[in-house]
Amino acid sequence: MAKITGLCAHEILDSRGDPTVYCEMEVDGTFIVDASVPSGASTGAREALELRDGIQSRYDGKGVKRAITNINEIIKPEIMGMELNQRAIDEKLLKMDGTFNKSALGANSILAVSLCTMKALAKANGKELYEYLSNGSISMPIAMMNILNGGKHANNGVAIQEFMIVPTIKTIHERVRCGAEIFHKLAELLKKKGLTTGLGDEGGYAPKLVSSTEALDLIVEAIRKAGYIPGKNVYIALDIAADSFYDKETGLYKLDNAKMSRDGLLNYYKYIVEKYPIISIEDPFEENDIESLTKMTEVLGEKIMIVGDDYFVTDAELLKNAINEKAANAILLKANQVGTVTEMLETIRIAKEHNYKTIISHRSAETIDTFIADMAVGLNTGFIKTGSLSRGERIGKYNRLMIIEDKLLGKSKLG
Ligand code: 2PG
Ligand code: MG
Repeated sequence: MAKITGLCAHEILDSRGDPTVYCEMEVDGTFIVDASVPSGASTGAREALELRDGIQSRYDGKGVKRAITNINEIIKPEIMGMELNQRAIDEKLLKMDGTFNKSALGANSILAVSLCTMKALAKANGKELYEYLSNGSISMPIAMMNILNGGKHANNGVAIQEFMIVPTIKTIHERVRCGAEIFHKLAELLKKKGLTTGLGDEGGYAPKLVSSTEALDLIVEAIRKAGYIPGKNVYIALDIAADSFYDKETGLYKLDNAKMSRDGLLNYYKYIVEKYPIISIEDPFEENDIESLTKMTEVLGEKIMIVGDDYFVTDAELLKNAINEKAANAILLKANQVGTVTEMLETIRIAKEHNYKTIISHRSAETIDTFIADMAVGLNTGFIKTGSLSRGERIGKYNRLMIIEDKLLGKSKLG
């Protein structure tokens, strides 16, 4: 059985230029794996805690030296010499932390070690990560590609956070090509209208627009201009991230210069689902309003995916609660929301058991680590959400998916 013989964490930068945790793990003195931790901006209140130093004079308080020290000085002595076993190591980390939200060691330090363990296990078994994660079935995911950014991921006055295209054509190679072609057509359209093609956090354009329907119209036009058919081979998915434009005082949502009640907002969703080829809507209401989520699932759940992100924060108990309430029919899965691979796998298991669609997701601040691509394939999640067709940290995931597809098709002969 392979054993951990080394561990060392470092502070690196993520794609927003903020510090994050990078970790290397050595196994049997023979090989080293590494992992880095992503970070969110529109975080759910119930997410596991991301430990930051809070020293204002350093990276505006966002340093992660404490998380690094927790790995190098607290976790390392405890797990050195341990046999590689995901559950045992994750349980050890959870026990060492001992809090409900991982605030003692920090979910960022815990996840770095948990991800290294997962990668080390794959390597120790002589497998690619996606192969190691698979329990027999494997599938290339449908990608939700975020080509227009708003909300907390941009500074353009667009309330909805993510406008994604979802090509459903045959292979991942074709889907990526389709996404890239539409992305470039969208740039042409924006330029023609005198709008900026500057990028938001997830690599989508971030033009100043008057309304969300203007964004939807532009995207439909870009799909057509690129030679694809909206509603036939390319669909649209939205992450509303409604929390970011919800006013707690009044209980109203401020969307496109209108103030809407939750019922008003539901009517708005009915309208856009009718008018545009939308197949998925994520976080349609503020994160505590499970009642509206249930109502929306009742009304639109047969037609589209209703995805919980901030509602569920990848947590098995919150998901079980939503299952009881018949709220949503799909779940977004982000490793750093929950903190360990074992917990994430359990959430995926429960979701599948209850026929919730599963979407592996990046964070708005990413690194060049591509583990989510392998997870989407190996865990057979069906969907992946990993940003735009630009910026290295997003493209890396698409490139990894294309390489995996080649390997699966036997197109990767080295000798
Ligand atoms: C989301 C994510 C990823 P963030 O809300 O789904 O797109 O954003 O990482 O900022 O929470
Ligand atoms: Mg979201």
